[in-house]
Amino acid sequence: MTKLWTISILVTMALVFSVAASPAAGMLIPASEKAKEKANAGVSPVIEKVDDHLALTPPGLERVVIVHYAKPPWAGGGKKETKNYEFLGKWVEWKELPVSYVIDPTNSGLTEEFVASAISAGAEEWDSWTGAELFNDAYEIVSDGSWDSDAPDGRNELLFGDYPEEGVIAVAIVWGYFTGPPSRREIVEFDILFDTDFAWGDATVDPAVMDLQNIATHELGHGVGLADLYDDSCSEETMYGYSTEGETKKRSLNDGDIAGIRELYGA
Ligand SMILES: [Ca+2]
Ligand SMILES: [Ca+2]
Ligand SMILES: [Ca+2]
Ligand SMILES: [Zn+2]
Repeated sequence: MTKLWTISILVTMALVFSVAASPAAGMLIPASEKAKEKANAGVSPVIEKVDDHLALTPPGLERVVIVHYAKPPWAGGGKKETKNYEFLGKWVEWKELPVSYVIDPTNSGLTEEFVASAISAGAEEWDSWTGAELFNDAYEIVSDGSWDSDAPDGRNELLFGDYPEEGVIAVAIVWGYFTGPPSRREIVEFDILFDTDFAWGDATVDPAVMDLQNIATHELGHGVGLADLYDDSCSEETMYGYSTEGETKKRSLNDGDIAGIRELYGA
């Protein structure tokens, strides 16, 4: 037991170190093949139950890994009627507000001020549509951010690094209790990695870059409980699952996004 625990801690530390220290972090764990297939198939992400033997987390803690690919040419064309918002899980939301987060601008190639203002604008866009104080206005800038795939570390982190897969724009991991009685269900942490395969910036200034505020707004939607939408009819929603360089329309919420956030946290 002790040995296992020690090994797990080491693995976690190695992950933390590799992400924090190097943009070529080869140790990040990719989402499962199943989750990838589902993302490409245009349906909800897979909920992966964390192995109990890790014994690092409270029993029953689960995670959802959401990988975002650049829009493939064949994307869209869904036939079935879809709602224009979806949740990661029914009744799965933050129980304690506001949600605080930390930003690590390392590896972004951008100024700390730009990164912080783009990300906080994304957070406060969600906040502005619900009566709750959803995201803490104050955030912390750190240089030791980690994308925690083995166990949550108590910080909601947004950081930059190289996800070891081609065509990935960003990856969000959300930890929580997705099943069981509603009173038990909640989100406890999220981490968001912006993939340094892409050049990040302000697409209103340079349409060739991936717009940080645009993608951050989308990813933070996952952080508070919303899921991707892949049907063509949802292409104007912030939670539409595909993006490209130059896109900025996800910066502001659309009707479906607003309905979703209000159902979770109130008008
Ligand atoms: Ca608010
Ligand atoms: Ca706020
Ligand atoms: Ca974390
Ligand atoms: Zn997404």
